[in-house]
Amino acid sequence: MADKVLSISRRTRATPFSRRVEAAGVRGYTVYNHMLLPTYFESNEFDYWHLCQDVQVWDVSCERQIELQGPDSMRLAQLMTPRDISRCAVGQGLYAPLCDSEGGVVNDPVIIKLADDHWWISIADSDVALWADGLAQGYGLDVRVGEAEVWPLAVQGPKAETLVSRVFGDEVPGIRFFRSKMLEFRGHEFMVMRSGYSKQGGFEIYVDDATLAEPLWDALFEAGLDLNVRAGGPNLMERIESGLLSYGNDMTRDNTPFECGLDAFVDLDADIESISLPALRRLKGEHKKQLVGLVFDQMVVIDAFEIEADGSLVGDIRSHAWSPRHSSYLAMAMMSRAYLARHSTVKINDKIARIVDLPFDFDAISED
Ligand code: THG
Repeated sequence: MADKVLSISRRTRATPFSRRVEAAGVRGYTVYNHMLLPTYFESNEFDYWHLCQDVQVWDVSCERQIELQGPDSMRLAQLMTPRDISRCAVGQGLYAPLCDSEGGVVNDPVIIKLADDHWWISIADSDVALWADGLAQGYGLDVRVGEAEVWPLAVQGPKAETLVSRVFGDEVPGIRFFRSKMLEFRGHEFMVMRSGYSKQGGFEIYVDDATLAEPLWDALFEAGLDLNVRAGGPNLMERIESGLLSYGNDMTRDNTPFECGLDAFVDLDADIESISLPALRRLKGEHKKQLVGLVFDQMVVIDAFEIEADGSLVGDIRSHAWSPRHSSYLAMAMMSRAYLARHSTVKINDKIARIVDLPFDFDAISED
């Protein structure tokens, strides 16, 4: 695949940071929400170690903000998710699956409350705006649905707090997980949230003024010179080690949140109006498949997604990567619960994998 290129056009939308991303030497892109998303700069593994040790700036503009505005905006957001959003504070984000009337996962965004009548749904890779607008029309809701002119910039890694504090000031360390503050840069107030698609710590800056995108990028790189700041992106190895799910890879609309292990984000007993809750109440405990972790003690070449055992299909591999920290090969697989009830290992390409719960618990794994 090394000789392939991604053909770029207006459909693969650029971002206000694209010139800086190119100048930083981006080597890999994927397309996410019809927009370019950098995947790596030096190499997957180089970027991995750098993310775990220093600090990176990520152009995650593709985390599009589906904007709901108007008196029925909260009602619409609640219709889409089985997670109870009634106690969400202004400026708070909630990781929440969006599910259809059969319980299928439509997306797994961060839902952000800006005001009682103003919400952002910070989406993963599927066309939520179309679905949201259809629901708004069908239910006759008084709400405007749009895609906001906002391009999130993530700062991730152990030195992220130091770097973001240098640019946005002393209030940064006081921001709690999935909470935000409005902080000033060049006379403009930006929402700065402690969040991001890695477990190395960090922040996301919701850039809602494109003219300040390059100045902000440059300020972060100037302030981070001695912190060894580099450009990066969501890192496959790190996010699999950390058990962060990727919509479209690890789960699709064919899966329920229970199959994906997202039970904690489904409030079955809440007194809320959510189109998926009736189906999810019926499906609880009834699911036939489960997303699990596979751990190989050695490198393995994954050249097919289907997992067969004794001549029958028992699951499929969703994502996989080498784990540099644990010197093992990791996969996330959707496997039949009938198989899981009887087996704790599975053979793929003649290599044995241990089957473990997600997120990976490496202390427990290494004790075995
Ligand atoms: N940030 C923002 N928007 C996003 C993402 C993000 N949209 C797309 C994608 N990422 C959505 N998917 C996720 C998946 C996991 C998390 C966030 C977004 C996440 N999970 C934590 C965990 O699993 O430990 C916390 C979950 C919790 O306890 O609330 O952070 O990254 N803006």
